[in-house]
Amino acid sequence: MSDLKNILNSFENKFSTVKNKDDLQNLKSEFFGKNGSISLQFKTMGSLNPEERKNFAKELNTIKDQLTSKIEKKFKDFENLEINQKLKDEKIDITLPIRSIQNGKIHPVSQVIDEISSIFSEVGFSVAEGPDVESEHNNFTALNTPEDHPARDMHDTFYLDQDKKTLLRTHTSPVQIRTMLNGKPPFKIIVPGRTYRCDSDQTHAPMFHQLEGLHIDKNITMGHLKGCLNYFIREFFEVKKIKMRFRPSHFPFTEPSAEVDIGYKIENGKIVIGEGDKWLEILGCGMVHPNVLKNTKVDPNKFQGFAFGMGIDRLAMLKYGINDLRAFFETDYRWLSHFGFDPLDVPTNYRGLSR
Ligand code: 2U9
Repeated sequence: MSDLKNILNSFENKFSTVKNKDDLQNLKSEFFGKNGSISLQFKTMGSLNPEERKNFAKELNTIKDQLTSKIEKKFKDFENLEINQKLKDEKIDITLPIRSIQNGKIHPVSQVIDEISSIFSEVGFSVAEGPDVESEHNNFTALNTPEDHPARDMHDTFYLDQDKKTLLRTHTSPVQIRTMLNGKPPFKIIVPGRTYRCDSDQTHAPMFHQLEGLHIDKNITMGHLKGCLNYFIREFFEVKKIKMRFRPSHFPFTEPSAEVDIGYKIENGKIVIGEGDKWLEILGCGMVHPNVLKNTKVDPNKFQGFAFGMGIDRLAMLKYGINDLRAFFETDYRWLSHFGFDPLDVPTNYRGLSR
């Protein structure tokens, strides 16, 4: 009898120090496990006479029930605590505005990059990208730009150090340099991206977007360049025929070089692209200069190619009737919900680019 009292006291003492489910499980094993204090008491019953056994069994069973129900209740308490803590941690703020994919819009610049990528991917170009911070070598020297060229001027270029060794790229052309240095011809890539020039007024932003293209292979001619650009402009403006002219120009990285104009007219106050007697400059292009090929370890006697470059912001304004460049970079949600595009309407040549 006194054994049972001791067991009861010991249980109560230990029970009062239990802090969590693990402690409780250990306590349960200590008293009800195979060699637990209560289990061992059941084993002693065989040595008692029938009368003593009856009384002992009654008392032992009462204690057993009392302790197991205490343990079970404590388990429940711990479980409830766990659930309440979880509910507290995972609280949902029902006052937050809904998040719907319909509310997000694709910026016209991103849309135009996707459209142009789709057009060029149809004829075998892949998309290449590179860093905004570039070396003076990749941005100018490798591109055959003379030391005294005005483009290198502090007034035009954001240099990042005193020695003018690093800068914010002034065009995406260094990506073509990287691609050519890291691979072997043929190359057939387009390069969209951010570019930077010290220039800011109504029609110029210090950060703007360009897309350039490069096709290097054996026997590439100016004819391929004209065919490629004619295809691109027709697809981009979604017209069957396009009036187009090449005007001689000069860039250090191409020879010969040209600027491309397309025909347009104004009808009922709206611009009609592709026909008419007015001309609109749209991009620059040319055959890659042999010095640029040499600088990128491409043999100019075996390989030739063409390159072109265009300003994406201006193309987006033209195609979607946006007349203020500054609004592009103001992150005005009302502007974006008006001029932006549905994220689920991914532009492809088959489904239509802009709809
Ligand atoms: C390599 C070789 C040649 C890229 C070219 C142009 C002509 C061009 C302007 C258009 C409007 C820049 O955004 S703009 O101001 N670009 O006229 N860009 S050819 O020629 C390259 C590029 C890389 C290796």
